[in-house]
Amino acid sequence: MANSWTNRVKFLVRYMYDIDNNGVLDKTDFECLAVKNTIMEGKGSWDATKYAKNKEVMINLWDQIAEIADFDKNGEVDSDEFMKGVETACKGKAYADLPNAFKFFIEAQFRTIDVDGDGSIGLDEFRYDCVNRMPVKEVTELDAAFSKISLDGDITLPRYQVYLYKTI
Ligand SMILES: [Ca+2]
Ligand SMILES: [Ca+2]
Ligand SMILES: [Ca+2]
Repeated sequence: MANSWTNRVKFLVRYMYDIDNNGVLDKTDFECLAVKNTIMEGKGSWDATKYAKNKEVMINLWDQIAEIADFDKNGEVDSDEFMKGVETACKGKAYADLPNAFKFFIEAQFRTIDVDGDGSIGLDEFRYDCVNRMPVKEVTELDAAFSKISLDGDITLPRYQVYLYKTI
């Protein structure tokens, strides 16, 4: 289990948070995520109100992550620090007891994947999100992953919360 826990956290850091791919998390990653999520939610359009909200959420998330995980206080969180920090803050807790910023982040991620805004992630939306995050060799890998996570062909927000939280 120790191994898969390590790999999951590394995956999360690399594909979800470290948007500029420099191997560490810092404030810039979260500023970029706020812009990215705003544009993705708006399917290319720009909404200054949504951006203000997204930015607040992301900066808040960064502040919390830095507080939890930037052990040497150098303004960056590497994957070892992140792992240690997330383990301390989240492991063994129910989803409802997670730090608020984590929950907001998960909900914001969900909205960027649910492109048509119908409140659930379908197979098409799932595939689209995955190929944007990572190299995929065979579409069957994605379809198999989707069938494991989804229920009746959909991933609803509560299901996504639980799934992503387990991934964390
Ligand atoms: Ca980075
Ligand atoms: Ca650090
Ligand atoms: Ca949808």
